[in-house]
Amino acid sequence: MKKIIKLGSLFFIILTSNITFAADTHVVKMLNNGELGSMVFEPGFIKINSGDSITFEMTDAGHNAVTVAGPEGSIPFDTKYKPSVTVKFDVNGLYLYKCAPHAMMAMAGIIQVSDASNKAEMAKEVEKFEATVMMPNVKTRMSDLMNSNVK
Ligand SMILES: [Cu+2]
Repeated sequence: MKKIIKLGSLFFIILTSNITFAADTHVVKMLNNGELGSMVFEPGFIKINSGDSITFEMTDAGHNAVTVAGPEGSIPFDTKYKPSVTVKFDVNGLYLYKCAPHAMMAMAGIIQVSDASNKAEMAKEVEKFEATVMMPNVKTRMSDLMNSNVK
């Protein structure tokens, strides 16, 4: 009888922990003007849990969100200028993505899925990306986001 009770409480713990870890859907807006300046994703940095999704909303027309780099084993995404696209993130680590037509204006963003295990590799990717940014005033937008958000 005791065994059954123990098994029952274990089952209860598993059930409730599943509720705690339910996946969320977050929103990232593509904007002509935002808090960080012109041609931005908002928020530019977002930390989510593994299994969560992000809906990329083309608030202003003419933007996309395309993977620049992600952790090993992750699948690249591309919103293809659709008004709203939801992408699920199952592989932990840092992702760098850009808006293809406005990348030279530093229209890019960073996603952290649970941990930052690929931080060293991502720092190199950010450096490579920033070498292609043509506007001096936003040249360090991505490395600034990394430095202030990724521990
Ligand atoms: Cu854009």
